[in-house]
Amino acid sequence: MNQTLKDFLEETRNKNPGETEFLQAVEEVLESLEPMLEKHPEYRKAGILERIVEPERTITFRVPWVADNGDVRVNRGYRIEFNSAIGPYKGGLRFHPSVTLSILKFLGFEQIFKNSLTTLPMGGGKGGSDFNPKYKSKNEIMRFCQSFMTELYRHIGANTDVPAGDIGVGGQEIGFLFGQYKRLKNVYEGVLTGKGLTWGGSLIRPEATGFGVVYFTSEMLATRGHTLEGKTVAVSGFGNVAWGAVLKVNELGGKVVTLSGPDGYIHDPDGVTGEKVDYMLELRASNMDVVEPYAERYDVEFIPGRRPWEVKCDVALPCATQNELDEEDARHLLASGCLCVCEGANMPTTLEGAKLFLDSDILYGPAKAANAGGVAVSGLEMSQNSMRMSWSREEVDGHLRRIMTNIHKTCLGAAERYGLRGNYVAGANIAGFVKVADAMLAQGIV
Ligand code: NDP
Ligand code: 2IT
Repeated sequence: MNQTLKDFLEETRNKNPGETEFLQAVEEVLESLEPMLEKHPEYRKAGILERIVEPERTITFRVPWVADNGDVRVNRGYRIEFNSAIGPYKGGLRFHPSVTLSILKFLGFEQIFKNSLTTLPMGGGKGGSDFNPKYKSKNEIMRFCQSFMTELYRHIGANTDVPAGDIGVGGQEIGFLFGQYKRLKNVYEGVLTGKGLTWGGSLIRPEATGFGVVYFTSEMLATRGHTLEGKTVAVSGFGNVAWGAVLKVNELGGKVVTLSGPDGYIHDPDGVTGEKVDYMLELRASNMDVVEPYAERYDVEFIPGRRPWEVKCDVALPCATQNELDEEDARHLLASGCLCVCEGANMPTTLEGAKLFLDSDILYGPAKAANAGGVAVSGLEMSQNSMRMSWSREEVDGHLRRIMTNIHKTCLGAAERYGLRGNYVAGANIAGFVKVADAMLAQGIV
């Protein structure tokens, strides 16, 4: 990194002390923008970097609610409205005890570039709470969601900011949030995506992130003359994204041999197929956040406290959470001859792990490109809501497929233009950035 970029990073560090995850995401993006910024001094001159790392608006609020036993509980709610240069703020809500401002800022920052890559008109945002859904009853989750929306509703809207799901927020939570929004505002509008099919949701939205990851993987493999047919695939996580990815890998003839949770991973050499895939939904809905019951039920090996990257595989799909694949894991994958790592989760690979992948010739698909299918179908849900129409499965899946193929092409093209052939990280960051930066230039210093 050149000195002026290093100075800028240092300044950003000083301005955002302790925000480890956010600073990690900024550093990764800056690293790859360098060759483009050298050719385009107009971006530095207009202060685009300084502006783009500063959220347009950060909202934090108290979320009080009453537990089933009568206890009063208080969580912290957040919404980061990061960038609206190319469209209304758009991005998920995460309910997880590990949620901090830093985590939501990293996610919101990534979302700016991801949304730009989809080609749809969506700005970047993210929100959530340190609420822990684990072991909570359905009524507790409902009361929490209602209290969360009782503050959030005044900041969002179908043309302002459109939240969706992320870790800990699925169809059930979106339902509770939507019900409360409608009641408070007395408008029926597409203010959230990931809605149920009978009340404004889109077909394929639940599957979209995982399907998109696998479409992107197929595109990457095709550049080397491979397909997923007959490939062994290691997947981490067992949630929404992992589920969609497993479905599509199976459809394309691959075999998924691992799933993971915070408790460890399961190794199923026969493949996660048939009713085992449906069982993933049960595991996720149980709110227990463990994967071990899969091993008991299907009599396969459970490896406690470890990650699946030690299992020999052709393709690795990290679909759980940030920084779940470190330098040592990356070494394992490279040594065992893995062909392709494609990120379903946001920032699952540490900076050190990513560096190893970039220095090798493994196919490495970064999250903001590879998992953009989820938010892309959210964008399509917004279009359907605006038109007051709903499209068929085939239609939505066709759009999703085209969008993922197009993102793949865009990444390769942008990397190639700056002499970084095959570097999807640089390609995604550059292409995602340029569109937003050009819109910011056009809109003046705001
Ligand atoms: P779900 O809530 O459906 O799934 C729960 C997942 O959370 C499990 O796979 C679990 O994996 C993970 N988890 C468990 N413990 C932790 C922890 N301590 N910290 C964080 N995560 C934990 O989540 P999703 O499948 O929706 O999200 C998985 C990843 O995909 C996230 O990185 C998310 O940002 C990303 N993503 C989601 C999209 C969506 O549309 N839902 C779109 C694009 C990206 P494990 O137990 O192995 O940690
Ligand atoms: O990280 C993500 O892209 C998501 N959680 C989905 C966001 C969305 O608005 O659908």
